Amino acid sequence: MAIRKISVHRLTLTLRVPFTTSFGTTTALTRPYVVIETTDGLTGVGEIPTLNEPAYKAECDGAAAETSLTRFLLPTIAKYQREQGNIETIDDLRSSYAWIKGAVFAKSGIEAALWDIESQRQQKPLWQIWGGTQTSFPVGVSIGGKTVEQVLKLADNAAGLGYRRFKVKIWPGFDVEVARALRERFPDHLLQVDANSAYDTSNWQRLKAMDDFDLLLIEQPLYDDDIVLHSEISQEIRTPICLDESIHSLRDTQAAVGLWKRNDAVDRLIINIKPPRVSGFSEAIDIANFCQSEGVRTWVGGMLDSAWGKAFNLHFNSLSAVNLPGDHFSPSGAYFERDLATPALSALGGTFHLGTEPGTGLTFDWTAFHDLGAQIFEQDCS
Ligand code: OSB
Ligand code: MG
Repeated sequence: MAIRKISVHRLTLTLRVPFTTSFGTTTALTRPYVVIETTDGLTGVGEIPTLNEPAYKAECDGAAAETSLTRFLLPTIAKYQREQGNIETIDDLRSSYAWIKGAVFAKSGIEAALWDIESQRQQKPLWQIWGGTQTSFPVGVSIGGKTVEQVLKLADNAAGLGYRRFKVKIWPGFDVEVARALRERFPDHLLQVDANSAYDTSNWQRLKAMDDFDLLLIEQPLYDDDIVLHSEISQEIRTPICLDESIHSLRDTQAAVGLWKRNDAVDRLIINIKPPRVSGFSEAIDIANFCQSEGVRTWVGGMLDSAWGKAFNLHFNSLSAVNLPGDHFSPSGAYFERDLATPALSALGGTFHLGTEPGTGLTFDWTAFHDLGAQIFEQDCS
């Protein structure tokens, strides 16, 4: 077995409800998708859940599609197969492009496509291949609204759908008020806030007021590339700090855990594991297991992924090392006007159940795939 061909496609998915974060409002997402075909006739698809602009992380759609994938990653895979041998396993794949720095989102999409193939070959669900054990777990929603009224409306809707864990987007000037309003309306829900690096050393002190609302965590208040300053402010605030943007690898996670341990505060560190932000599921599994061994809590974050991407993340959530509810569902019911897989994912009563069908358990919608975008590059790997 070997990789025969890899193609890159670019699709545009339209959100049913705009999503607002500290860096702006998103209404549609143009993204790269990777399709791998193997010599034994299998096809796998991986989503690359970048945003259109480098506002969350530097690696946006164009960086992944035009630079990382087409100029470096795919030619490297083809060259590896010509010179070093066939890529048959995820480890082979990772070795082939290990020399390429960064490009974590782009790499994760290639890895996801090969995991898709691996699960078809083994005829097992992804969660079994990844050693997961939890087949039912609570899931949450991420609320990105522009006004307190919008946020409360989305929260009411999500509560009606049965979700009991809400994350809300905040930024300087839209923080204490929205957290207070949510806590008053939902005294018993699990509540957490996400700043997407909107604060700096001059204004993070505003967040001390968050200690009054019994929040589970404050996600990425400071700079997207910082771990050290986050560990310092974590000594001055009772609510745990959760890292999202600053974690790209197991090594980043080890650095963070080392700093919080030095301050005797590991119970105030939480890691948001987004598999695509750490180059894929293999690295994500290592991070989850390391965190569990250190007593650091983790959960699975999302990137407004399509149902295909969400399904991979839901399977990953089966690991016993993942112990808090993740961002898997939209507070308004469904994220996109048209999605990429069927049947629609649902979590009645806020609990998701994984099945025993092979792969993601979903059927990839090739008609939607072709209607929503087009191929932009093809690499022959034979
Ligand atoms: O920081 O978690 C984030 C969406 C885009 C970029 C960054 C983030 C988010 C979310 C979406 O919060 C959550 C989801 O996909 O359900
Ligand atoms: Mg986040």
